[in-house]
Amino acid sequence: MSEPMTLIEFILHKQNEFPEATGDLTNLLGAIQLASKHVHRQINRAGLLDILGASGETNIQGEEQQKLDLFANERFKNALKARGHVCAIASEEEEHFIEFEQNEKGTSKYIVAIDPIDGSSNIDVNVPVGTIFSIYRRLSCTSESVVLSDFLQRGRVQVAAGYVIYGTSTMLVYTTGYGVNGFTFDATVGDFFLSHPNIHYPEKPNIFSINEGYTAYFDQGIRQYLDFCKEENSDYGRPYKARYVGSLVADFHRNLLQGGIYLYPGMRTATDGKLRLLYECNPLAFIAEQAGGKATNGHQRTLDVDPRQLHQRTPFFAGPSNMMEQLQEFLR
Ligand code: P6P
Repeated sequence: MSEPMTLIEFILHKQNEFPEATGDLTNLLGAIQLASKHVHRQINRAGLLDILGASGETNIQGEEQQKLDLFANERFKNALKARGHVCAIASEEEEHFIEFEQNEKGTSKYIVAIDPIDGSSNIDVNVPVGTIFSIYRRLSCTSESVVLSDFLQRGRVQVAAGYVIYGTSTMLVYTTGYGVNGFTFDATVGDFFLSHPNIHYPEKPNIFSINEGYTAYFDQGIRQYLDFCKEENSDYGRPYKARYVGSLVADFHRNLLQGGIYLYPGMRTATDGKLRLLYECNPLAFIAEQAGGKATNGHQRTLDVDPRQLHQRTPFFAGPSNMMEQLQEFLR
């Protein structure tokens, strides 16, 4: 059996299929791959190194920053800056977007929105965490400074998006709008290899993922949908399995492979929910749609939402089209 393709070989192979693809995007994804290898190593040593636990600082979200958040933020920032094709990044760990010095060629045509480590509160208890990234073309003229509106683009114009899950194995899953492919990291070789080509949600509804601890705060439609998921109806495969790790990338990835819907609704105590539009929901919505599913905020396609702020939150529902259509019946 021939050796599976590495991530870079795959991108170069695909690049030949799409003449409009340029080496810059290949370079950019290579930078993300490099930084994720460093994060993989630190996570796997976390129990041994003094990077467990909080750094004592808080981020823009007012959340206590785990030391790995800071390490990952620096690694992705430096890797993206070094490649010269990214002019600015927005990070969950940074209050404002960060513009990189224009390289001499002024060819920095991409901007990146990233959550360097999502679910960091799970680090100390050995639950999988993830990196989520979203790539756009900048809109402003390259001879000017980057402006906020370069980041406030609808998710439907993303050039590429993906995530890295640091779990029982480390995987990078991404899309450029031509399907979803997953690559597993082989630490003995130090490279990512194509392990999950052309990922699609399974047809059969299987899992629902939501923090039911907040049921008292959910709208009636959500509560009725949860009752529907738990009803016994063998003709339609219900009750569905309840699975919720409390780490977005882990919950989303399991549902993508096994056929499940992820729900983080707006609620009485947090009308826009908790998840961030730019660097959590838009990239995962791109992946969900490319894998044959849907993603909405309950009444609008996530990728059509008009962003207003860098760190804005949004209710988020993502899953196979059939499960999303079932949910929609309860939200009308
Ligand atoms: P809750 C982690 O903090 C996170 O942002 C996501 O990774 C996760 O899905 C969600 O919050 C969990 O939130 O309110 O259920 O604890």
